[in-house]
Amino acid sequence: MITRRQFTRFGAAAAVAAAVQPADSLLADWTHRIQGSSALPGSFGDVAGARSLRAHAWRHGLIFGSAVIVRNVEDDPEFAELIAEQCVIVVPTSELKWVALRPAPDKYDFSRPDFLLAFAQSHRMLMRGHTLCWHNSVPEWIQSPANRPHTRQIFIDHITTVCKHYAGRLHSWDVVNEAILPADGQPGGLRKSFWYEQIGPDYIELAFRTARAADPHARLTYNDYGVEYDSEEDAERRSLILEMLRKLQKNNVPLDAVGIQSHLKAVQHYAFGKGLADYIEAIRQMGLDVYLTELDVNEDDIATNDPAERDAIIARTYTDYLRVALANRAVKLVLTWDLSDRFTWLNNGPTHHRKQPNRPQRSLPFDRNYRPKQAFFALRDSFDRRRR
Ligand code: 9MR
Repeated sequence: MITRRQFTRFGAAAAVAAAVQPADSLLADWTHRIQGSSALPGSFGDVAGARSLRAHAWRHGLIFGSAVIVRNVEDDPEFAELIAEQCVIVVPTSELKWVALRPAPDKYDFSRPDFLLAFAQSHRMLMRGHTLCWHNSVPEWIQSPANRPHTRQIFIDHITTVCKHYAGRLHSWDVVNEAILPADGQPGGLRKSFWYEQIGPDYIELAFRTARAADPHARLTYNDYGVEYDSEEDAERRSLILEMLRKLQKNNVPLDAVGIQSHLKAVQHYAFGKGLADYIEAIRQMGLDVYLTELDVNEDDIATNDPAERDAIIARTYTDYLRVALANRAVKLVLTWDLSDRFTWLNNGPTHHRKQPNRPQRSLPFDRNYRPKQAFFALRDSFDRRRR
């Protein structure tokens, strides 16, 4: 195992502090460099020579980044340094969700995401937004009987205010998150979420149109899970999502990309294969980009407790998945859902309860002390294998 200090000494130089730059030009810069030129730029400091995931990704036409809990970037300089060294893009894990942004009907609290955007810009990184609409983040005040009749207007006002606040400064938005749940028995497999029930199935289209009107620059994304495996369940979800996307396109709803969350399992009966490849290709043929938005590996079900053996299994899971996913040029962006095991949601709930309470998960490229693990090398080598 190499130490974090050895890693930084050999690898990445300190991030280049830069004057705050309008995101439009930052985005154009990256986009141009990634799409247009084979020469690696000098102006991004460490990118050309570094042992950073962002450097390896970039050489192969990919933007790499991570989700972060903003407080960790604020409080922990070593972690902030790791993020600046490894990422081209960051996304706040929860700080842009309704519950965090809207403590009261008349209040928007942008302080934490604003901090992250300033951090990103000072390191010439991009930021994306997550998420304008999710069934799992609905403030209690909006569900009160008094507010219910106004849900549609509150929804429009929220999306407009939040998108305008960041207009021109974000790479992309997860506009609608996890709208499909066949078990709910609704037409089109739509989830019976608060938004669905109060506004109707058109809430999806309304969200995208409102977001585009408020920020014409951000790439608008539909983001969902449960599409990665060659299982019947995932096959059904894939076809329902594609059906929904086709309907949106037919109605000229503004849509630029589809997020595949990529929460993987280290022990899983099903493989990554034709189902995933065909899904990505179908999205490409619709003229949309594909983003791997929340990549990580849940290792709850690995039998052995030996860290090295577990790390090898986790690394193999990343490799097997990325071999299929990165084969298609439509995939433009890869984000892990946090970068260090210290902060993974798979250890800390509330959306996951660890099956092995005494065995913290080793799910991410960097361990609790920010040292790269086998998963780091699996990602790096998967990026390197991608043809330019
Ligand atoms: O990782 C996130 C965790 O810190 C939050 O407590 C939780 C609830 O806001 O959401 C987690 O992120 C979820 C993401 O927003 C959507 N896809 C599933 C992620 C893991 O639950």
